[in-house]
Amino acid sequence: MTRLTALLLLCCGQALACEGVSFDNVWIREPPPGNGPVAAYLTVKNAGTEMAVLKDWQGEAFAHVMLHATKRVDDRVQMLNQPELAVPAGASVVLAPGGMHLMLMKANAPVVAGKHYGLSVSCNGASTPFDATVRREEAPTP
Ligand SMILES: [Cu+2]
Repeated sequence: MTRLTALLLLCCGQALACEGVSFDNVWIREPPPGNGPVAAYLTVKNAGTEMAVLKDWQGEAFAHVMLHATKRVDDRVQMLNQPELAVPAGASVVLAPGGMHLMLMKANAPVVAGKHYGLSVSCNGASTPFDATVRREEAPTP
């Protein structure tokens, strides 16, 4: 490998770390009044050619963001913390009510319908921002 090739790989491998990954239909469910956890949902689409590994979710207005999977055991619902989300090349992963979701903890101000929030996630090591809108929804599910 020539020195030039090595430099190109270094530069562009990083820049392209999360190429082809998009965040669609990102929304936050308007929570009941109070400062409890708030759920957010989205679709992660990987149109790139390599596996996308997402972790370290963050929100500018929240102290802490977790990725949860939902598991039903008889009539109980458990939420399980997920250290990372892997989206294969060419695939999409849907975070939706009743399934996987983001759990936004300790908002710095009331979360009400119509507000917009900036969130971010580390995608193959590259910090990647995306936006979420708060919506009001009837009949909440976990
Ligand atoms: Cu949760």
